[in-house]
Amino acid sequence: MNIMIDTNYLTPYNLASFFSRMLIFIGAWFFMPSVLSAQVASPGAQETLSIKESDYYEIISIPIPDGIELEVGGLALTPDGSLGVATRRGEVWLVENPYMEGTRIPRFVRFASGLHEPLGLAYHSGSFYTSQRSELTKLTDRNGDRKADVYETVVSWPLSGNYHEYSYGPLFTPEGDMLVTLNLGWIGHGSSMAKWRGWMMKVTPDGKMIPIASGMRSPSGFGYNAQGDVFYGENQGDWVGSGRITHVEPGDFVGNPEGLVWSHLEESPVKLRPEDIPDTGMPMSKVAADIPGFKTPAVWLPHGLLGISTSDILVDKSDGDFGPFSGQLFVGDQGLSKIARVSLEKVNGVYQGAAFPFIEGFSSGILRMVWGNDGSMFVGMTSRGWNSTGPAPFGLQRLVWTGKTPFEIKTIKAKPDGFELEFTLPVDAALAKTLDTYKLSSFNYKYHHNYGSPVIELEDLTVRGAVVSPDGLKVRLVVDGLKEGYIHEVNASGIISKDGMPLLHAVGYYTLNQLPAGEKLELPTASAASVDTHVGHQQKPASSTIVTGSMQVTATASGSQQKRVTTMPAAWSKGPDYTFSIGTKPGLKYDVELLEVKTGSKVKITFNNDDDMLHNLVVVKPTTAIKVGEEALKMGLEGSQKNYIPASEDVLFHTNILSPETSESIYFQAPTVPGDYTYVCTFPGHAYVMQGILRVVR
Ligand SMILES: [Cu+2]
Repeated sequence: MNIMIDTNYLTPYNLASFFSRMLIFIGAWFFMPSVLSAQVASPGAQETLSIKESDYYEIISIPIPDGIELEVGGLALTPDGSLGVATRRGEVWLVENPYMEGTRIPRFVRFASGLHEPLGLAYHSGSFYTSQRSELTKLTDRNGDRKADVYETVVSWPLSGNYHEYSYGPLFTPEGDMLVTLNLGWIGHGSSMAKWRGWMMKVTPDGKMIPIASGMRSPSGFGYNAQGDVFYGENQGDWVGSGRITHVEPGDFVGNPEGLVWSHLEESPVKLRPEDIPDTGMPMSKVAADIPGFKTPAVWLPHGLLGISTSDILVDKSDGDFGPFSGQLFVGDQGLSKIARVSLEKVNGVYQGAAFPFIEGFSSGILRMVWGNDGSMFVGMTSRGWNSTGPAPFGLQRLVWTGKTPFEIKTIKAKPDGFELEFTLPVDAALAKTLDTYKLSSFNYKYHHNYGSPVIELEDLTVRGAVVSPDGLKVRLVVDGLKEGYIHEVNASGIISKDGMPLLHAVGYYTLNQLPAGEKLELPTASAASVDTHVGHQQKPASSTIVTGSMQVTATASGSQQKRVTTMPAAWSKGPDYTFSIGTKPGLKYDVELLEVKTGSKVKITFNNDDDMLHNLVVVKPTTAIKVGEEALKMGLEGSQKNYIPASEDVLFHTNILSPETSESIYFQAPTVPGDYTYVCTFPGHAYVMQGILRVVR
């Protein structure tokens, strides 16, 4: 890192700001924690300013009575102010007074029961509507006793019986129709074993079902943007390199070809056939360019950074009651118990935009978000089947803006020669015009039948100019090397506000589908000084492009063993002393949770990933599993390339990240010091629960 600054700007105030900037810069390069500390210069005194997400948005837990397993599948507000909650246990609850006004505790009334894993809820014209696994159901309370007395099937659809055939929705259209999405089944890969699995469907009030779009894998959340266009969220998996949101229009194919087995049917608006989709591992944008009707994501949510399992989409219609992000989208994440924020724009008729961290620290895995009638957001959670960083098995919380404006990058917009960053508060102009304040890179993911993707084609970009608007709210960056169809990381961690505040989150990820036409910025002479500061900036050569592939084996602290040995050492003429085979079981668990070996013995462990998501197996020193897991989470864009193996002495031996239905064997000599060593999965979010003990005894 090489930071230069035009000394003309080094007033005493700015000098202090500059050093505070350095602190932040060093502490928060790739991963932005939710708490930042900064030294703020004030006349005659040095004050430590600590900013955290909770200064701006408060997470309030809604108490759930004992005995109610509120595994939230759907949320919907009713006109009387109650919150309807559908649960995966098959119930619909009415939560009265969910705002906990006064000292009153919310009251839970069971409205409906006996449903089959409802994963959506809507309230429309006096009735609730929910998607059960096999049907869209209308629930009506005719006699006003707060209990549904009529359960009506609006339409039903076939199931193969596979556990992964979740059904989501409905989302009402302005015309009164309903949109639902149907998850693919899972048989070691996604599969459409029943009609219209992997599709978005429209259901008319009289129960006619019309296919809208295909290519979905696990479309658990969908909603409108401010313009009333429909977006859906996708989860990393086969053909899906990372989480993302995609604009859906009738006739679209959005990426996973399994559902195309039904496109030959007359009523299909999608004409592509499975064999039209090449399996090359090229970036999705490059493949889609040659295939009419193939819609690429509006915004990617980089895996492990902005989430690991995209869930609901909610547009900010609060008109300022929820803070400065009116018109933007909030996108939930189940595995990391957090919410990202998305600013969209349309360029050449195509949606694109930037995703930012927004808030984390919810109690369980976020599946649903809905607005309360006071501009606060209800967040419904469940983590059964998929662990989440929020440790509770389920939960219901409310997110309330405190009224304070967080200092954030509000939007990023594409320009013909760079980006325009808009901030929520005026920036310190001297820092904002300094080129080394910014770090930009571009990258992509593989589009292929495999599960997920490492980050590919990661490349640093050169910032040539930074021009601050007179009001200090915008910075226009001139950047070399922008690439259509790629994700651009924009890190502005050097920026501070005019009042000396660091950014609450300093990074955004812009998906550049289209480079806009228009005037390029003539860098004014005044900013030549900034340009000059760029001399000596150590731009990495083109060879910094990181090629995907396996982690290099590295020596352990002792230097005597390598951490990943996948062929039996030649010296083991009699073979291993111990041979273990470990698989997985539901709920993010290894199917063997205790191994016992003698000190110094020869051990072979085969890890079979028979699960439906990515895992690894990492042997670590006693009591360090969570620490290593959290270090893996902080690896940023490098994580996926390095198999989420942090460079840590606590890591003793490991496999690589394994796709579903693959396996890897590792060979090592057991530690010479007895103890309970841990084997842990360091894939983001898994380390908290996916652990076993390697007991080493004399
Ligand atoms: Cu795992």
